[in-house]
Amino acid sequence: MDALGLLRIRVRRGMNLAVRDTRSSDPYVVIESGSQRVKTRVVKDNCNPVWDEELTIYVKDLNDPIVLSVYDKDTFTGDDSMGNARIDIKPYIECLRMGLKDLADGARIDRVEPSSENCLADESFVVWNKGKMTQDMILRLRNVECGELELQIEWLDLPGCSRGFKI
Ligand SMILES: [Ca+2]
Repeated sequence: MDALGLLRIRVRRGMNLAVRDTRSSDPYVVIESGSQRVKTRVVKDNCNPVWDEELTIYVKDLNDPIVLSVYDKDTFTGDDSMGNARIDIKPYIECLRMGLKDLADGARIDRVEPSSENCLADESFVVWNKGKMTQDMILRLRNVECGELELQIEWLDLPGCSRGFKI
């Protein structure tokens, strides 16, 4: 395994997701990067679902796109798309590269503005908390009429490996 590390993605909740059944949807989230595919459970009949699930992917190349898609689970037909978004980890990785240590809890390391490079619906902060650096994001889903998704990313070093991208 020649991965650089792991990315933990806490998929917190969806907001105002698209209706794909009569009045609501049964949404779940799929995250794909390279050949990896991980997903959350289905929350039934709710366009404002709370998943609070942690999904983890290997990062082998910092340029590999990380794509998140939301689907409506259907029993008898194929699941319907409820939009997708890209997770841009570059600003977060830049912060990791600074090699910061021992900051105060809640210290803001960087602010990322919505742009054409990311799918942010609002400004997003890279924050230090209890010895860890995380970034909270609200993503606006594309290719769909409405819907936003709240998540948090956190880098995890692989046991026994130095952080390869620092060199
Ligand atoms: Ca359904």
